[in-house]
Amino acid sequence: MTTALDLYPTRLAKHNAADHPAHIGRRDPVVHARNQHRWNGPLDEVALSHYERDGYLWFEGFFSQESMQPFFQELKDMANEPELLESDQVIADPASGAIRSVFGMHELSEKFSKLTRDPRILGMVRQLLGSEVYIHQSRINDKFGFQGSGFDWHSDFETWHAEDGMPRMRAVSASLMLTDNNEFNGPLMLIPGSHHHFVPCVGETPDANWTSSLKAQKLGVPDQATLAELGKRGGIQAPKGPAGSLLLFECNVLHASNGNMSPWPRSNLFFVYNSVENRLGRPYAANQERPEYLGARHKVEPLDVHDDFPELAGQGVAPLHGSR
Ligand code: 6CS
Ligand code: FE
Repeated sequence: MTTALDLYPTRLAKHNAADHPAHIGRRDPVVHARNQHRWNGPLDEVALSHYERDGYLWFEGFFSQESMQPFFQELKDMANEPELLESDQVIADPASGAIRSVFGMHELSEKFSKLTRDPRILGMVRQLLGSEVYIHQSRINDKFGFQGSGFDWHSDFETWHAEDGMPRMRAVSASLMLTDNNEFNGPLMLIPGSHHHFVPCVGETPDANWTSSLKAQKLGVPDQATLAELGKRGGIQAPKGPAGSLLLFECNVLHASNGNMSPWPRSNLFFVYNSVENRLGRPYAANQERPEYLGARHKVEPLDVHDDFPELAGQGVAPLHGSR
């Protein structure tokens, strides 16, 4: 049996954690296809530089607020399907018991499946990853008014590397806001520039960690001294905007969110795109693979563009600059 080279060791045993640096330099490009004609896309040079520097791009009002309505409705319809609510793909909020996340959105609904193949989103993602792409994971994170709990600071890549065997940093999340995101309803917070560093985390992965980590993450959370260092360096940003706004964020950028203290729901859709050249291997720091709906290792066919959303026609058009 051969073990793949591990460029990003994490989930360290407590007794030798002290021997490891607080963070190590990123060993992968951020934009994987700079100046490669084949992967030209809608993002201009300014946008690519921002993404390179900050690890994310924010498009306020990418799609119109009204055009998100049918997608939000689809979500509400799904929440009324008793069979779905029973499934492991639905994660309950640790505090209220309401739906926190539903994984595998693109397989549960044709509408969301088509959205993963939207030419505008796919064009940007292929440009950033410099290859064909497939969906590694898709989910909705719901925070109902007054109820939704937050998420502690983490890098998604840390988990995908440790628990799913994702070898390199060559994935990007597209998060589409299906409701408004404001300062009160628990918007996503990010540390700009943190994607340039990998923070090894302490604590070995227990069996079936995902059965608890998706409710409240305990492992894969950087220590506070390191978070403070990176936070002081890059600051914290929380992009806010109307439903239809879009956030593209690099798989290793540190992010978190607070609970929803407002009367308004916060529903954000996440599609995680991975390069077809970065398929999953054996987990680097866990004894078992996670289920397919958390990390795809079989359904890895490159996505083809789907160009048939009359309700989204003429929106989100190039050239795209993005902003903080
Ligand atoms: O375990 C995971 O794959 C995930 N958990 C978090 C907190 N964020 C990203 C991803 O969905
Ligand atoms: Fe995350």
